[in-house]
Formats: sequence, structure tokens, C-alpha cells
Amino acid sequence: MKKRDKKVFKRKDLNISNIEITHVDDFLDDAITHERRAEKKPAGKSKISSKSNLNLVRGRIMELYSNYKCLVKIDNEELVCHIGGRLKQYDLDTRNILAVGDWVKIDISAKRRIEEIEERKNTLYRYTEDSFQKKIVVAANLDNVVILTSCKQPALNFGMVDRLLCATLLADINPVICINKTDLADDLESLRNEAEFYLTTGFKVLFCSALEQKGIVELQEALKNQDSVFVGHSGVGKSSLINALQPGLNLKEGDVSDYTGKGMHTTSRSRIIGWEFGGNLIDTPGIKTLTLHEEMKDEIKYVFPGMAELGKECYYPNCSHIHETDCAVKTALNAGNYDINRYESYCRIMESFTGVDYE
Ligand SMILES: Nc1nc2c(ncn2[C@@H]2O[C@H](COP(=O)(O)OP(=O)(O)O)[C@@H](O)[C@H]2O)c(=O)[nH]1
Ligand SMILES: [Mg+2]
Ligand SMILES: [Zn+2]
Repeated sequence: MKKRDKKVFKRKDLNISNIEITHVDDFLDDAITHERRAEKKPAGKSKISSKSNLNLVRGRIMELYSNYKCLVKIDNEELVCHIGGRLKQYDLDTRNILAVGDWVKIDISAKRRIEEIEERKNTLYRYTEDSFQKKIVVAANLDNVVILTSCKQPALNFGMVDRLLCATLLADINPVICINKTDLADDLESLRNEAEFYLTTGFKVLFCSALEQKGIVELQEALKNQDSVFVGHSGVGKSSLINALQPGLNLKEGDVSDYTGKGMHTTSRSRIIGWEFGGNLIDTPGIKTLTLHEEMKDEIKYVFPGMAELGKECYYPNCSHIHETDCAVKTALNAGNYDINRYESYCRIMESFTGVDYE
């Protein structure tokens, strides 16, 4: 690939949409992957105001109104709070000191000031699409990313599922793959066969139809008492499915892009909404896709479905499974023991980082 083509190619390929997620627990069974991720992941330090002797109560950020003003849920009450002046000093250069989902400690005696932000168990970021790939926090402390895709309209794209799976796993969040619009499928059986790969590599795959109210109970069961975000291309049925999960929720219909950017500022912020069946929806209007960051390139092989386990047998410990000889993934591929479509999808993801075509 010519150098001047590289940027365009990269940008195009780094755009990810449609996310579905599966069981994190299954994934964690993979010791190597788990280890590598643990090694890599620096824990987000908790941020504490230097004041002492305050009577602090614990709460969770439900919605951000501005950089320094937010809605916090304390027990069953929601209060508008402000961030303490001293805390602001921690992140003067970022606008993301607080995120929806953050657990905080608040001084409710005076002006409801947030004095402490607890360490996050994970943070879901998206990245700007320019070459700087600036990090933007979507939400913190999540349990699931529901990678939503549809059988048709738009067409099912497992390559996109793979990208979103990688992005979710690298964020240390459990993916749940959910395939909507089964009512439109011409050949549901062959779709199920293709999805079988994800089941056998330890992920949860759910089929549903928001239109026909199918698979809704199963999805509720998977998300119950946990905090979940839905990711997927425009039109796959995120809003419809969320409304089917909780009738009466009446989410603001239509994503930001459906309105050619109109109302962008008021609708693109995340917020937390409680499910009646237990747990929370992290509503992210206008945020439909997750992207992979350039820095994640070397980690993809450890999270790509089915690869970490096979990769233990490769001659080189850091084998990319692309150009090396004595590669267990390629051996499995040639023996028909690793899905060729998924391998090609892996190569496409890797190409999108390097701009090199691997044969
Ligand atoms: N046939 C069919 N259409 C659906 C289903 N779910 C959603 N849709 C339709 O797909 C379109 C996009 O749905 P929407 O929920 O707005 O998608 P979003 O952009 O992901 O939020 C709408 O016209 C919905 O009526 C489904 O299960 N089956
Ligand atoms: Mg929508
Ligand atoms: Zn290999």
C-alpha cells in the first residue's frame, strides 16, 4: 500500500460500529489473555481532595450537566452536585475528570461538593476519528457492552462484531453479542452456524427481534443487575430493543446522526437509566460505535476470539500469527480447526493498524 493511501485506509478501517458482547466470565477463563490484560492495565487511581475532616457520603454519577456539574444518585435520591475546586486540579488539561458511572464521595453538608472520585474498575473510551485519536470517555464502571447487529437492514457484518469485541475486551468489559431482526433473516440457520464460532470461543450470542418481541427475556436475563451499554450501527435497532426491554422507557428516539447533527450538544451526553428488571442502562445517544486505538495493535492477538489459547503453542511467544513460521494459529487454520473468516477478519484489523497487506 502506498504511503499516501495509508491514512485514508487506516481511518476508514478504524471506524467501528455495531457492538455485541458475551460472557466475561468465560473469557476470563483464558489465563494468558487475562494475564496480559492485567499486566497492561494501569488501575485508574482514585482522586481525592486534600481537605480532611469532611463528612462524606458515597454516590454514583448518573448524568453530567457540564464539566463540573452533575447528577449524583445517593441511595435512592438524585442530587445535583458540583465538583470540588481542589479536585479540578487533577485534570486541568482534560474535560473528562468525571464520567457517568463514576463512584464519588460527596460533602453534602455545604454545597454538595464532590470531594473524591473512586478508582474505576474500567473506562469505556471512544477516540476521535482524526489522526490524533483523542480519547473521549463514554462511561466508567461498566459490566457489559452489548454488541448489537442485525440480520438484515443493515446487513450482518461479523467483521464489525470482531472489532467491537476486541475494543470491548481491551476495555476490560464483558461483551454480549446480540443479533437483532431475526424476523428478517432469509436463512437463520446459516447465521446460527456462523455465530457458532463465538459460542465455541466462549462468548454469549443472543438472537432477538425487537419487532416480534423475541429473545427479550433472554436478553433481560443476561443484563439483569448489571450495567450495560449498547453499541451498534445506526439502524440495527438499539432504540427499539431498549424500548422492548423496558416498555415505557421511551428513549429519545433517533440517534444524533439521524438528525444531521441537530441538537448534538444536548443529546450526545451519556446518562444512567435504571432497568425495572434490575441493573442499569448506560444510555449514550449519539455514540454508536467504538474504535480501536493505534496503541491497541499489539494486544489484539490476545483478545481476538480463539487466538490467545492457540497462540500459546506458537514458536514465538509474541507471534502475530500473520507472517511467522511455526505458528499454531496458521497450523489450526490449515487443518480446518480455526475459522478462515475470522482469521481474515483478524488480518483486516491488523492491516488497519499497519497499512501493510499481509498475504
Ligand atoms: N424488522 C425489524 N425491524 C426492526 C427491528 N428492530 C428495529 N427495527 C426497525 O429498524 C429501524 C431502526 O431501529 P432503531 O431502533 O431506530 O435503530 P438504532 O438506530 O440502532 O437505534 C426502525 O425502523 C425499526 O422499526 C426488528 O427486530 N425487526
Ligand atoms: Mg437509536
Ligand atoms: Zn502464531
